Amino acid sequence: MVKVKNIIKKMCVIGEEAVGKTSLIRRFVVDKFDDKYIATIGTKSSKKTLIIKDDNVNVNLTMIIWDVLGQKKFAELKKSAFKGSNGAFIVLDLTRRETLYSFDEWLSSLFEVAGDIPVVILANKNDLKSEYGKDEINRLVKRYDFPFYLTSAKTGENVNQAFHKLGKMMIDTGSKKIEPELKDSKPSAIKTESGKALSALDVEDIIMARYCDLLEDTDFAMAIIREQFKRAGVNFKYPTVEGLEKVVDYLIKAASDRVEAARLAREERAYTNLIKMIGKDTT
Ligand SMILES: Nc1nc2c(ncn2[C@@H]2O[C@H](COP(=O)(O)OP(=O)(O)OP(=O)(O)O)[C@@H](O)[C@H]2O)c(=O)[nH]1
Ligand SMILES: [Mg+2]
Repeated sequence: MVKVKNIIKKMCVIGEEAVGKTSLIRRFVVDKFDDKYIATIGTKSSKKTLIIKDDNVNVNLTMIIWDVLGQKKFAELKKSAFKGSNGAFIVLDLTRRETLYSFDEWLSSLFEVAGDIPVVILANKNDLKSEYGKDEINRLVKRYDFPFYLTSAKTGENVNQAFHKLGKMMIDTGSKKIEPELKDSKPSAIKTESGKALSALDVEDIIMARYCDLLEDTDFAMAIIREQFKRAGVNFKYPTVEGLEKVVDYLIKAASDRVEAARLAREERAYTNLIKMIGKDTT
């Protein structure tokens, strides 16, 4: 008799901005595509269950898929998204060669937080004219022995295949996963190398990560964050001091019926202090 096993795994989708991470997830989860580009603010998770046949076991694999913003910086947000991941896609854009160059950086920041987890590389936008080919990707991939797929979120080419492949790899490596030691998994610490000033983007990143921590539900917190940035008219890619002050005010008000008053006041002070540090030397 065929046995049935239910397994839940977390994966994240990472890579430079506009390579097609959100589009690939959308194609896989709801089988749709949109030509419009809306940069992902923060992170967002979705879910899909696959049936994977493994010898005489049918595995119902529920994949919790984390879409992670591709913007540079935002180290704290990325760290909290990578934490506890069982696998990852690193996405490249076939129409932009420079998306190859940051590959090592993405990989090392992922492994540092999530350990040596299964990775599949997706070279996306294969429906368009490519700037580089399989050879170059092979050279990149060979060093690591990662499988790769040429995909298109637009036509759907290889999208299901790539998710199935990673799903199978996550099941197979299951218990063998090596967890790194997390030195400081809380995003609350203000970590600057002495002498290095905090930028408005650094502060925005820390505030977002702390707010997710505060509400203990990242998706819910991120939804509030997106809404309040919009309401304050602040573009998350180019925050200003005044913009952040306004956002913080809104974020604190939005949390007032969920977080105890004294804790919330402490949080607000911390955010305000962070904003005051923007551009100042920390020596
Ligand atoms: N032709 C084509 N366009 C694509 C493909 N995948 C994504 N796009 C387009 O590329 C742009 C960026 O796609 P997104 O999915 O938003 O990219 P992203 O990686 O999530 O970007 P960030 O959230 O900023 O990190 C959008 O205009 C998409 O419609 C594809 O396979 N083919
Ligand atoms: Mg996106």
